[in-house]
Amino acid sequence: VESSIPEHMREAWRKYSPQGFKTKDEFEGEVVRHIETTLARSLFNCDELAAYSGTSLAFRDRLIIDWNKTQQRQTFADQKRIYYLSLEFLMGRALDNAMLNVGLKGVAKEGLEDLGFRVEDIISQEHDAALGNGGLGRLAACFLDSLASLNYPAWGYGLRYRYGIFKQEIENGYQVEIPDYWLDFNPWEFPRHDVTVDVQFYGWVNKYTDDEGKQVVSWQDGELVTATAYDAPVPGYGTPTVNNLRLWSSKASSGEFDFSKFNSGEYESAVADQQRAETISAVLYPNDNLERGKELRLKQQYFWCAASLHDIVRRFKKTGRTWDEFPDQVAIQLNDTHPTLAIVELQRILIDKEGLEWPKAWDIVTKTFGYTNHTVLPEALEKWSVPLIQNLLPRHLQLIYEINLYFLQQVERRFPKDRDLLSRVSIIEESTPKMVRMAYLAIVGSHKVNGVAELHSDLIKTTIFKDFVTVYGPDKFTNVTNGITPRRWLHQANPRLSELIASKLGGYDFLKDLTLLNKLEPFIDDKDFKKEWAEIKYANKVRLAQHILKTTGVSVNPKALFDVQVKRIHEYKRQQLNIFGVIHRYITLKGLSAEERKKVAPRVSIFGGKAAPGYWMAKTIIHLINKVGEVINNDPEIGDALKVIFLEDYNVSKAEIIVPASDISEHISTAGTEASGTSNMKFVLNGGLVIGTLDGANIEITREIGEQNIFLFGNLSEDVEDLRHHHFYGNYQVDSELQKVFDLIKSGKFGDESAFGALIAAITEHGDYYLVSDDFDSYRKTQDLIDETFKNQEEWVTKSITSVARMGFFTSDRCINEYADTIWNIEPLAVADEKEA
Ligand code: 8GP
Repeated sequence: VESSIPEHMREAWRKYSPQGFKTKDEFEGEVVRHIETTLARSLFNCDELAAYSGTSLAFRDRLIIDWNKTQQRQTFADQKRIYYLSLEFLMGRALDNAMLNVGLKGVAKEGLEDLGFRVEDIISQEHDAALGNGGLGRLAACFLDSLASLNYPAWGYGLRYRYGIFKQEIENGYQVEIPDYWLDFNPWEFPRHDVTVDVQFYGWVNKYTDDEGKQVVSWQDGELVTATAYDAPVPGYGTPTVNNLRLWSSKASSGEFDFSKFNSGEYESAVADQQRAETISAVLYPNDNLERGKELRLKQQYFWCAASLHDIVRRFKKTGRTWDEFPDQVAIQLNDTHPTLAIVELQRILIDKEGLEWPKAWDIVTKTFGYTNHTVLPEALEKWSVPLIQNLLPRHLQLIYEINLYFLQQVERRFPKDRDLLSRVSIIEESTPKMVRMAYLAIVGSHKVNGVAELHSDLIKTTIFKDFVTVYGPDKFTNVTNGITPRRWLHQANPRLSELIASKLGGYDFLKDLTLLNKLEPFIDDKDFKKEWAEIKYANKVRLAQHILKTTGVSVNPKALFDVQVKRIHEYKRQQLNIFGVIHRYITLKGLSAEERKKVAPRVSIFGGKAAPGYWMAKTIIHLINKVGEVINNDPEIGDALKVIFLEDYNVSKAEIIVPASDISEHISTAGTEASGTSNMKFVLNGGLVIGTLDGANIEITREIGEQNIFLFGNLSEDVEDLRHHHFYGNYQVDSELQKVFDLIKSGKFGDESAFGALIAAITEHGDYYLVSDDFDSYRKTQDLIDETFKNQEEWVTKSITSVARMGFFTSDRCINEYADTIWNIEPLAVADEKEA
């Protein structure tokens, strides 16, 4: 407050405060000014990258004006805010999104033409902000878009990694990882060198009674690392709301940089301290659905939680309210267990710093937090060893033990003498070493726990968190089925389809209320409409075919059926099932005469996705796909009948090209393993059909679009356990058609067969945990049915349109409204001057 300009001197500010460009001329003026002054370039030295930079800075200026107003409005309104804590935000590119959300893409397009550039070329200069692995990180990005579009007062908090997810290259069929240094020039962020927090690590806990006889607990010594805030504006669609994504960057605390060392010639060791601190926010851990328990990861988690909590508490304290009111002002959502230490940190602040009593503090904490679970895979459930936490965060470990004690005493009172139950729900696992079960801590410290699709939310209640349903009753657990933002995943990725829909619906309102898509149903028999629909899909396929040719050198026929599986490579997602199916198709084609082969529906099997660098089996799958592609794509007998493509470096901006171009996409995880999936929603929204298992959100997609519009196959989740048991104890035989595939691989057809031995042995010898063999037959038959259906284009397009018309439920707007109503208890902030999109 003391830094604000006195009321009587605000005239000049008001007069000169920038308004942002509105017209093409104003836009051009801004771009040229930025290129010539901010970037120190000229019209004799302006390439596409410089034009991109100038354009982005012009849009950033505009956004920051609205950002400032939004922040002021939110502060004055004094309403409850939601803070979304996520270690991953997979934002992708910002410029196109900013243009569309503020409704000025047309202005920018014309302005750039005047300046000698094409808007598409300028947009494609941008480096993806790839601060995430896969579904969990992209969900966070879709949520930010919806929160802003719906005018919720919301902040995202994360880490500003210097290196995002690695760039993938394929060399000789193998994945190679290249560091993704993305910060060379990032026009979208604002460093806030005045917003810093010192975060403490290591040290020891001093408990004593002070002069007034009060118990004092103080965490002493150790080392300090400074967190500096970097803010990125998050524009809503068709509204002046611009929310904030705050990412923390680490550096040695100035108090910590040892000048005596520096002066006494120990320059290197002083610099080493500096580098150690900077390492905390240096790199995103590249694992999806896997936790490895590394100390640096725990440091990242605490660093980010402590800085964010400090920031949130500081903002709250400015309101002058009492602590009781904290949960009426603040909701914090934990995106998986990664931010669970925030629970402990808030309890520490309230007890050690603010002097609240335990029960009161704990009541505030539990009312504040909500926890979202994103997986039931055991290898992804976080546990941290007690000695590790003891060393790094000694005070937090004490508090975790106290939280556990407080909780177990409650359980004991309600379920006296059930010692088994006590040990099953204990936050501390009595192993060697002892481990802290982070999911349990997150449940105990939150008022709501949610899964991300109906099946998944049921599964967490009946499997991994079963005992907590006994303890708390079922109401603490709820479901919020995931969603996607139709702005990026329809309007931005597929502008022609968006335009066609708008022409039938009389405008773009559907982008704000996706259920309006059902107004497309009356046009399902409209011949011209269907023709245009099919033409758009075809044009998108031509575009992808060009991308394939450019990046792989393989020419594919855009008339063929494009069959796409793009997502992280994981055994549970079963890319191996897909490639085995492709090999089987190849065997079948080779057995046909040239005449017969001509009658087969031609197909392009497209794969993409990264394997975690240490996940050997996933890397083997990538290798097999590439080797199979080499053989099939070069087999002159096969020609267009089958092509196999592995697209390098799958990321958000590539998804924007791939998703609109699919005829069929594959969502074929072993039933009960994929919590939700979100790309399934993106593909259907773009008029692609799906082959899938009864898993995750596939089930709800089926319910919405109708069983006749999706190709389902495979065993059900309730049968998985029995089947696994049977693999070990029954007389288990691998599917005979799958055996033919294995025989061909073993013959050396796709190169050194020993390279793929483990992949086959996992199925034939090690119990086929993911049920590839059990589902192979129905997978193949369903693929045959797809071939037949695709031959009837009329019917295919009908399915495509019908599906899109029924996808309204899967917008992330619906999802955010559900969180707001049932978990956060927050309201949107009224905005007076809603802009036209
Ligand atoms: C993913 C799920 O695998 C995916 O089904 C879901 O759509 C997505 O989250 C968004 O909810 N889960 C993870 O990425 C995940 O659990 N990652 C780390 C916690 C290990």
